[in-house]
Amino acid sequence: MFRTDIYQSRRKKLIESLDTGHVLFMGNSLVGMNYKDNAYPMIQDGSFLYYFGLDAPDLAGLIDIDEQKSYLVGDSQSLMAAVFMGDAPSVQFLGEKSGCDAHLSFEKLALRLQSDNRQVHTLPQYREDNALRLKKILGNTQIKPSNALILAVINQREVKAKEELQDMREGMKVTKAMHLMSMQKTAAGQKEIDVVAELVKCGLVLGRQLAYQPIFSVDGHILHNHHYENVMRSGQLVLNDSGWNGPNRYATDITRTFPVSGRFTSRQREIYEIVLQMQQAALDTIKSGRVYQQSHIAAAKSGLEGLAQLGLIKGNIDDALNQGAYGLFFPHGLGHLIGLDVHDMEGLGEDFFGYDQSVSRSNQFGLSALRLGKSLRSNMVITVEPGIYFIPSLIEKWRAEKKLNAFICYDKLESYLTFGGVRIEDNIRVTHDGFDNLSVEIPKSLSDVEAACAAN
Ligand SMILES: [Mn+2]
Repeated sequence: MFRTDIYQSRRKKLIESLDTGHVLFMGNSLVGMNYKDNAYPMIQDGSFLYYFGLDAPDLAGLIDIDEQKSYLVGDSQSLMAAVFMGDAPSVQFLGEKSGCDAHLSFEKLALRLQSDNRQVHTLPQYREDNALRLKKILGNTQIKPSNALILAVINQREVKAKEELQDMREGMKVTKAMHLMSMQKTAAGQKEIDVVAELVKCGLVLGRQLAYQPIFSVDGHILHNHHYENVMRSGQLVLNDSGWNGPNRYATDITRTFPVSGRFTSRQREIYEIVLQMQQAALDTIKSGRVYQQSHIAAAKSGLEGLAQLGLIKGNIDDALNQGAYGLFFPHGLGHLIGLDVHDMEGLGEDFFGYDQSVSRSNQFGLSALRLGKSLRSNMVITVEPGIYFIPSLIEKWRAEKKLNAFICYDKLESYLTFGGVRIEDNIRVTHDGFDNLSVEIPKSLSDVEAACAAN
C-alpha cells in the first residue's frame, strides 16, 4: 500500500470531477473454485484498489461527493472465520489506513443509500456476485453504471503517477530475471512445463502475483495458449508472454520469442527481423497527442513490406494495408493500457477507455481487435506488441474463400504452416516528446537473445 495521503488525494480529485451524489466502489470477495471455502486467489478490483488501497476481501468504498467524505464499508469478522482464517484487521483499522473519514457496515450502507434521493454512481460489474450484492445494497434490480464516473475514473487511472511507475519498475526487475532465466533454461528435449515451473518460482518466492497466466509455448501462433505439455525440439521457436506485478499490484506484460536451440535459423531470423521492424515503426510514432490506432497501422504497414520482401505478399502495399491483408499474419491489436490491471480498466468497457469521439473502432479483421485506439497522453503506460503468426486454420479459411487473393501468396505460405509465431512486447511510458521503454533491459535484438540463451 502507498502512503495514506495518496489515496486521500485520489479521492479528492474524483470528488472534484463529479457534481453530486454518492460513488460506490465494490471491492471483490473470495470466489469458490468448486465449493465456497476452497477459493481462487484473492484479486482485488482495480478501481477499489486505486482509491482505497486495500486488498482484503468483502469491502466496499463509499464517497459522498456533496459532503466530500469517504467511508470504508465492511462487516466485522465472525468468530468462526477468525478460527479458520486467523484474525482479520478491523474495518475501523483498515478505514484509518486508507484515510477514510468513517466506516460503515453493509447494512448501514444499504439503509443510507436507500433513504437518500441522490444518485449513486457505480461502475460496470464484471463479477456476478458483486452485481447481486450491489442490487441488494441499492434495493434495485435495474442498475445502470454511471458514465460520468466511468470517464472520471479512466481520466485519473490512465495517467500514471511517480509511485505507480516505480511499482511497475519493481515488477519489471522480477519479470526481467524471469525472461532471462527462461532463455537460459530452455533446451531441446525439455517440456514447456519444466521451464514454466521455474518461471512461476521467480516471483512466488518474493510473495508477488503473476499479472496473468503465462503463455509459454512452441505453438506461438496460438495467441493465448495456456497449455504447457509440449516437449520442445531443436529448430522450434518458443514464445514467452509473462509478467509479474510490482509490490503494489502494478502489472508488467512482456513477450520474447527465442529459439529452443539458442540459435535462430535463417527463416526464423527473417520473420523475427520483420517483427522487430514492425515494433520500431510503431515506436517511432509514439508520443503524447498521437493516435494509437495510427501506431497499429504503422506496424502493419512495416509488416506488409517485410512479408513482401519474402514473397509472401504481392501488389501495392498501401492497397494491401487499406484492405487489411496483414490481418492474416497479425490478427490482434498492437497493444493496450497497462496498470493495476494487465489490460488496464478493461472491466470498465473498451469503448470508454480505448476510443472516444475522435477515434472509433474499426470493424476490419485485425484492426478491430485493437483495445486502445485513441490519442496518447504523457505518462500513460501501454504495451507495444506486434507479431507475425502462421495460423493454419486461418490460412486455410482465407485461402478457401480466396480472400485478398490479389495480395496474399497462398502457395508460398505452405512451407510456413509449422513455423509457429513471433511476438515481441515491451511496456512503454508515453512522454511529451516520445517514450521511455520500461523493459529496455530485457534482451531483444537477435544477437542479444542468442547471447542470453547461451549464458548458463
Ligand atoms: Mn499484452
